[in-house]
Amino acid sequence: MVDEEYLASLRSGDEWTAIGRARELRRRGAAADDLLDHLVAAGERRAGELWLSGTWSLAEEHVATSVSEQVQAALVADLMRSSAGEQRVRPQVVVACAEGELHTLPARMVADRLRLAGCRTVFLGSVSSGQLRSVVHEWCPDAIVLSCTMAFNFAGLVRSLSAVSDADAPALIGGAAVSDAALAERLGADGWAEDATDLVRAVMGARTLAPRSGRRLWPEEPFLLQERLPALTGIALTAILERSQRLEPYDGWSLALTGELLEHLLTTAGAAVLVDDPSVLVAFAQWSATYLRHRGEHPLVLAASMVEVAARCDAELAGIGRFLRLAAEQVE
Ligand code: B12
Repeated sequence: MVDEEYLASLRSGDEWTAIGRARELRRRGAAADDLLDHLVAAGERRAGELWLSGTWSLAEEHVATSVSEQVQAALVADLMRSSAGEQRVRPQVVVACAEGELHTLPARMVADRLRLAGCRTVFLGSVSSGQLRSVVHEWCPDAIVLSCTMAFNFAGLVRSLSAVSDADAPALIGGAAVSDAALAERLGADGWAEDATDLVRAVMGARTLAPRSGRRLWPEEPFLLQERLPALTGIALTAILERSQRLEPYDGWSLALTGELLEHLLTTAGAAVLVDDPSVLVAFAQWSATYLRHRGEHPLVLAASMVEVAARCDAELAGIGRFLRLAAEQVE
């Protein structure tokens, strides 16, 4: 349960009060891990729920994240000061988001936990696979850690992993979209960790992780889909607009946001084909239905739009069409 006072300071952009509240809890004896997990992370999760349900505006969610980043930085600086001198020379770790992943805060949280455990850590945030490769080659870390929150960034994650595949360091992945070790292996990673605590353990013994098993052959469909994405998104959006059951007509902004959502949905279909797991698409389709429902749209309108796109998927995109039909049946 998130502290209401803290949550109010996130919403109103009051970083002084938010940092003060976190420090007060620390003075009262809260453990560092608890504060980072149960205050900052929990606050962000709650902010996400409130945005999804339409209780908080998009702006309020963004403001909250800006405050959370300040609280995270302040707490970590306090904790590093109180444990000054404990940093080891090794292991050295590079932490980044999968290519295209904009959720940098979860990755930062993981990087900070490695820092606090004494690892020399470079946090790159959201970088292209080329930039990741340059840093890894120059800095020669003992471990590379990649974070992925959204399944539609799986193709980007694969590109990031490929870019560092010749590095003399294992690449570990994790984050909200990478639910288990089997999925991490399918994506071509050397290892998976369940959470930051598990990651610290893995990185401390990083040198003993299994070496890469070699290059993989990926299905072409997700990459072909990228070329046809604008046209298919247009079809999906038109289908929604034709069947819309909203009381309010779509204005420019809601149209742009729905178009973006549909593009993410179709890219997730590509991601599901990439790892040959339709449940990846089913989960995001159900989330999309919830998002639209909270904005006055009937979920079946989304399902109809998915079926419409599936009908336009030719032999080259047959797998994507099949997964879209399958997921549409589970949208409710
Ligand atoms: C802030 C935020 C944003 C910000 C991010 C800003 C930033 N600097 O990070 C912005 C505005 C960019 C954003 C964008 C989007 N977002 Co957003 N976002 C959030 C929010 C509110 C908080 C994210 C966060 O910091 N979470 C806190 C951390 C602690 O949670 P965590 O991800 O579980 O991370 C922990 C573990 O997973 C783990 N971990 C993370 N990485 C790694 C790596 C390794 C190796 C290991 C071991 C562990 C590990 O450690 C972390 C710390 O404990 C979440 C809500 C939520 N539940 O997270 C939504 C949320 C993730 N977003 C969501 C969505 C849909 C989007 C968009 C698609 C929205 C849109 N319409 O465009 C885009 C996609 C962006 C993209 N292209 O990648 C949905 C995802 C739903 C789903 N599951 O499919 C969520 C859940 C909101 C919701 N409640 O519906 N978002």
